[in-house]
Amino acid sequence: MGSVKGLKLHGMWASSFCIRVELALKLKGIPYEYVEEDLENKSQMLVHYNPVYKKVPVLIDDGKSIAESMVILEYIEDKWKDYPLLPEDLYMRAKVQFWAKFFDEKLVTNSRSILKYKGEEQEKAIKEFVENLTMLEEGIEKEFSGGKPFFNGERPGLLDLVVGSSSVWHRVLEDITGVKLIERQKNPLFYSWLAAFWDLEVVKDVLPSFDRLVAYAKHVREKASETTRA
Ligand SMILES: N[C@@H](CCC(=O)N[C@@H](CS)C(=O)NCC(=O)O)C(=O)O
Repeated sequence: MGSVKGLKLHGMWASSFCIRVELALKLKGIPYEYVEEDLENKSQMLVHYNPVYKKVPVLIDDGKSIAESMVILEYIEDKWKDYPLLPEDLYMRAKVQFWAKFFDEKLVTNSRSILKYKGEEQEKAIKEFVENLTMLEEGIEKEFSGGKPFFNGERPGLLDLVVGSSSVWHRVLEDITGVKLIERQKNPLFYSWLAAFWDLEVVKDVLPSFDRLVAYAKHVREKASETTRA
């Protein structure tokens, strides 16, 4: 399958922000060219296309760049109508956006702290992660009537992509800390959503392997402790 003329995604294999965009493009059946970035040695193209943040993902559509994963997802959703990722109902759309923002602001921040810190700071981040996860699960159960098998119903939508793209990272953090972050007994709904998500062929295709991610996470931790020591 060739790519849509000029459609390119600059990404990095371990980044959940990039994975959510890749999943959206694949679910909608939009062909694109993927450019892997080395974040320790960013390409001039990345700096050129995202001069403000210099981060991945960046989508280039016919020479025009779009940065920030949630902005990219909105662009993709508006431009390619097949396989809608958002509900039609405007209020439900707002709810999806609300919980996706909550996930990025709270759970992603907690995850990054769990990854980088040790000791008390890490314990605090774990506690906050678990509390925020429960809040997310309860909120979604109430507002989406415990959507099944996915967060917002029969098919995976934007919230599934946002949350699911981080799911291997959660398992890696459990491995690093030895603490269970997502438990079948404590978070049954969340657990079943993730199981349905992992079962999708497109997800198996795009999610990085656990072992590769563990090795990468160890590297990130090592670098973070060098920075703290310096
Ligand atoms: N808010 C951004 C976050 C993107 C982000 O944090 N990307 C990381 C990789 S996971 C990155 O490019 N980091 C490079 C850097 O910080 O220099 C989004 O949603 O796209």
